Amino acid sequence: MTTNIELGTYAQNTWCPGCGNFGILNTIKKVLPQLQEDGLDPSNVVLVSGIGCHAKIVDYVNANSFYSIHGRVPPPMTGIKLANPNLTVIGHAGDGDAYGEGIEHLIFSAKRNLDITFIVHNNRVYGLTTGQFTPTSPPGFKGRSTPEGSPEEPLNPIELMLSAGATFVARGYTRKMKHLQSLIKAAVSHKGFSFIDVLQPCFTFFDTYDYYNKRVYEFTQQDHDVSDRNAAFVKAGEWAYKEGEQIPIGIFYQVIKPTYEEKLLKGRIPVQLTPGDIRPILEKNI
Ligand SMILES: Cc1ncc(C[n+]2csc(CCOP(=O)(O)OP(=O)(O)O)c2C)c(N)n1
Ligand code: SF4
Ligand SMILES: [Mg+2]
Repeated sequence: MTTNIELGTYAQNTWCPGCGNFGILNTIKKVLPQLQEDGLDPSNVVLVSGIGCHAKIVDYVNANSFYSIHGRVPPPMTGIKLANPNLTVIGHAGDGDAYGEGIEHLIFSAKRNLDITFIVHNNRVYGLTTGQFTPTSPPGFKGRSTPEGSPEEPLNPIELMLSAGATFVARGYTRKMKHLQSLIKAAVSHKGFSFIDVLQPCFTFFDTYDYYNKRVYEFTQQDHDVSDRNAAFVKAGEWAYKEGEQIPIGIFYQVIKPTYEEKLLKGRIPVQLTPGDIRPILEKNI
């Protein structure tokens, strides 16, 4: 029997006023108790983050957590899930982190279909390092490393994840918090690799609120068959940074397939810990 969790922490929040990360933090704090009501044990939740402004979210949520390395959110998530498949593992990565330095880790964890949830705080800029372009910055983006404007076309993360084999692919927006709640709940409840690209404006280095507010629209399963991968690609292609386009948010794709841990572990649980057990294990391995 578990009691309702107190999710705040004593850490001082250092995000800039107006940062889109607050929308994701507040959504996570709403969703975890809702999932608890549905039977999730909060002591079985582990949050994993990379390095960047987004990563501080693990300081602000009172849950088990692991602060990893820039670009390397999927490897510790993989290790945690394989060591104890009963855990609910939720990753928070930045767009620089997930689609730049760590892109190969993201692709392979989607391909494996581990039962984990991966949330990208996609502000389309390197926030923590003060405003350089990332793989999702728009063409012509002027930042510290591209003063004359980026000459590159951006990646489409939804198309990337559909190609890589993710079994749940969604996009949300931090100003649509109720919608984001439903996406995160559905992603955590999905059995398999769940991916959510969250449009998260960086108020300081790339203020995109106005751009998104004018273009973002929600689609539902009434308008879109989530089991149709080709239809998902078509919907993902609706936004390609051209004039007059709208930006669809919702679940693009969802199918059930056997997970990596089911196929690899076949019901075995490699590590079973109770509080206090960790010290002898560490001492044995020193
Ligand atoms: C291995 C490694 N590479 C690079 C860096 C430098 N670094 C720290 S944060 C960051 C960019 C963060 O951008 P993003 O992942 O988009 O996160 P945001 O700050 O925008 O949330 C970089 C390049 C680092 N700390 N470690
Ligand atoms: S730099 Fe941007 S992403 Fe980082 S805390 Fe400030 S507004 Fe948020
Ligand atoms: Mg970023």
